[in-house]
Amino acid sequence: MKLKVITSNPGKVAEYQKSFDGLGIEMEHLKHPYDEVQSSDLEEVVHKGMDELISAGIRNFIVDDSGLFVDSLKGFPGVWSAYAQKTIGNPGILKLMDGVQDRGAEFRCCIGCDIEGERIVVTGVCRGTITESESGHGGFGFDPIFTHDGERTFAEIPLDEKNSVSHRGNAIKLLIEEMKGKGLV
Ligand code: ITT
Repeated sequence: MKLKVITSNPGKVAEYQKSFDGLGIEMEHLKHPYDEVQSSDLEEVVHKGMDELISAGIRNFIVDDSGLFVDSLKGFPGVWSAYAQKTIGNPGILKLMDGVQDRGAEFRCCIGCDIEGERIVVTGVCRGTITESESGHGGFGFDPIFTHDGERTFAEIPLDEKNSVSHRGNAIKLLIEEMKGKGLV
């Protein structure tokens, strides 16, 4: 079976490919823009995106809406993560946190999967902290400023390890459980 990963972000596709290796599901990257409604709720963005793609005749796909929620910034950049990454970037987030003691943050990832006419929507979370400076060259987005273990950023650990602890990895585990429950894998 093949699932299309509908995203502009090749880094996400690599993470899905790695996680679904061995389950007999092949991931295919499809860049098909869909409207990411402005909402404070990742799941709402995913449901609306799925409705739009299904109306356009696309089936058997994954969409993924994620964000970084920083405690001391009252959840910013959160649902504005893509915009924040494009504008102020990681240096801008670090600047906002200059001198801030509470560096707690979490990544959240909501996955919507359309598979054989079924809709599965799951959310995974990963708690950690924002580092004092950027570190590492792997991963993408906020990975160089987020650490789950207080030692290495997500940009410094192998993809397998990121998947085993990350928001997306946790969401993928829930997705696979639901797929198994429905007899789809
Ligand atoms: P699509 O919407 O096209 O899938 P995107 O990269 O814009 O791609 P999101 O809106 O889900 O994806 O992500 C919001 C921002 O959060 C974006 O800048 C991502 O790079 C970043 N982000 C998402 N997941 C991340 C992860 O696992 N590690 C680091 N940054 C991440």
